[in-house]
Amino acid sequence: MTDPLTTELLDLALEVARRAGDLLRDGRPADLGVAATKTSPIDVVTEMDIAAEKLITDFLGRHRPHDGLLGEEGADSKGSSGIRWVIDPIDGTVNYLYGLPSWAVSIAAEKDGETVVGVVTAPMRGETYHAVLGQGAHTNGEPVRCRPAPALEQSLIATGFGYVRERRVGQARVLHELLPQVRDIRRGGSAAIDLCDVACGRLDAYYERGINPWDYAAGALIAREAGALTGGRPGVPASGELTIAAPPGLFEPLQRLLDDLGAWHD
Ligand code: LIP
Repeated sequence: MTDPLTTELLDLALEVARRAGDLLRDGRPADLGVAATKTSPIDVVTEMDIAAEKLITDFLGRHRPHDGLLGEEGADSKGSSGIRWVIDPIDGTVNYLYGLPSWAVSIAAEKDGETVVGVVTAPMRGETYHAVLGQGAHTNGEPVRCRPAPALEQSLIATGFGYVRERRVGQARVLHELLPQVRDIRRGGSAAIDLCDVACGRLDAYYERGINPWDYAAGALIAREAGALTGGRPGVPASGELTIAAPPGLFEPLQRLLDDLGAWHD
């Protein structure tokens, strides 16, 4: 049974994700450019990332002024309610900048440090994914489940790459070893969408080194509620060191292989 608090958190996340998604889809300037860079010249921020995060934080601040906030574009407050919102206003910023469709708004709510609500909306797909802890995963309100685990050599695996050269060298090394051992690799450009595609059974697995909490908080809950396991190195939770999502039976051999390949370090 969903309690009133998680119902409120979900309703707020769904509404503000919808509003931000509409702004981003309908308000994208034809001449959209780079407003700033972060860790490297290819780690970009647009005016729309900033505008969407402001829309989201203003909305949540009006409705739940005592909650904490953590956002990719600078929102960072502790709050006093025990609830913290973890926000990626555009996951897949480079795709959004180039006009490619694979980008999403990702919003998670943590209660005392545990993610209890996750919402990812992908406006160009017309899909919104959500989960409440213990209540299953949904796409546009319909329940979804991961694909049954295939053998590793039959698995379709998504990954992504960082923005700093040294990290990309290590990621390419891992990919070089992994690719001959699996069905194929996909690199879509949005961790949140990749995690939701695992939940929907459109991918068998996802892994990446170097993503941030705002990239994976919502999508990882959605994947878990769809039946996937998530984690990093053996015995380590998913983190920036390494994030893996896959159904049981595939998660374990993939985790062992990625650990042996050193996917957790540069
Ligand atoms: C993106 C991640 C993606 C990763 C990209 C980038 P952003 O997040 O979702 O998985 O491969 O390099 O970090 O920066 O678009 O919010």
